[in-house]
Amino acid sequence: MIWLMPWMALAQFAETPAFVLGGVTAPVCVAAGDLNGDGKPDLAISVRTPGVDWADARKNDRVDVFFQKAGTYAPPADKQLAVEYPTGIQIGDFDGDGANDLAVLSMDSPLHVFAGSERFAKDHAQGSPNAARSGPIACRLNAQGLYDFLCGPVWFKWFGGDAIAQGYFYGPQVNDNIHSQPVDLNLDNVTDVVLTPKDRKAIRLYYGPFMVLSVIAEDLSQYVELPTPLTFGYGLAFGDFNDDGRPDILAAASANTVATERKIFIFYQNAPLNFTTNVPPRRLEGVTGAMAVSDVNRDGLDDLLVSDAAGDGIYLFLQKKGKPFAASVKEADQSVKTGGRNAGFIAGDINADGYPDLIVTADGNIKGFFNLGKMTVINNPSGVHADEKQVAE
Ligand SMILES: [Ca+2]
Ligand SMILES: [Ca+2]
Ligand SMILES: [Ca+2]
Ligand SMILES: [Ca+2]
Repeated sequence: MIWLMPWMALAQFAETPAFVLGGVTAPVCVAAGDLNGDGKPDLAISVRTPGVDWADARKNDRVDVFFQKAGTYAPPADKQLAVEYPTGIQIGDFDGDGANDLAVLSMDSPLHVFAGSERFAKDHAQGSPNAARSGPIACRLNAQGLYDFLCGPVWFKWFGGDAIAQGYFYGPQVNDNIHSQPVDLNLDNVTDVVLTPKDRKAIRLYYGPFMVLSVIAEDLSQYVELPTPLTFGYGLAFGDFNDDGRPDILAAASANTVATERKIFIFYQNAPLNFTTNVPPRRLEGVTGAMAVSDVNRDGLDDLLVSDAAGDGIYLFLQKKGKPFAASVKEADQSVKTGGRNAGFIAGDINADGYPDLIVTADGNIKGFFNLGKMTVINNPSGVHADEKQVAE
């Protein structure tokens, strides 16, 4: 056992960034993955021209690619791909040739795929801008084509080259879906899709398989709608937060100024695998924002990261074996200061030690905070966790 004095704190992530890509013009989001075949994760950052909204002023919009060199990233960008009004970005081997590819969502012409085999030189673009407002999230929704991309209620299927088909997830009564995320909820090795409607007071579970590109809720073998007590607006996260092997659903309330309405709802899955529509969800009080689920300390239990929509900090909530999951922001294990409120972030291992690191988009910068591997005592100038207490080492 060790004593923690008031000026000390336990940290899972370093408080000082390992790298800062400074002065990136309006970075929107970031993806990490090997893009030059050296096995080291590179960064792809979608960049928008600040202060303008119209297409004729968007010629500087782009995706910047930074290859990892000497364990870090530094300007200038190694590649720049022109994409007007980019919103989301994903890296993955979408054509199965062993080289990673890039998928970018744009407000103007939704899906752009750049193949690694073509050295990202060709822009394979498709779609009408209608309704594709989030994503792209790369997944497999059935065996046809090379890869699938969820962009809000829009489903793109890439067949290679310029061949991209477009489908849609229709709402049950009104066509009001705006956001989607893939997850296998019922553990049958078939991807399911969770959609959220425009008013964001419900979570819609569309259970696969999806045989055709036009998905109609009424035609599915199983469809469930879960009401949420408050409107939510920072997307959803999935993970097993009560260690029973069944994936649960987290939804973050959209309110960020009213302190009492800042909360995250946790819908635990029942046995056998299903959700009960009339049981109020459990609450994690005092925080809301963009979420990510990752086992950051590699103990086999899912942990939660929440970017504070109202302040500067990415909160870490570690799941502890045999204990209920955190019910209040006061139980957070760490708050990593990022330098800006409502920071965007991804969790990914960029220094190849097996532990997921934080790559953060905030305040015109991209910052990388390395995972320390295990909880480590640090000096704590911010005063979080300032209570004197004894902890297990
Ligand atoms: Ca499934
Ligand atoms: Ca569970
Ligand atoms: Ca864990
Ligand atoms: Ca790492």
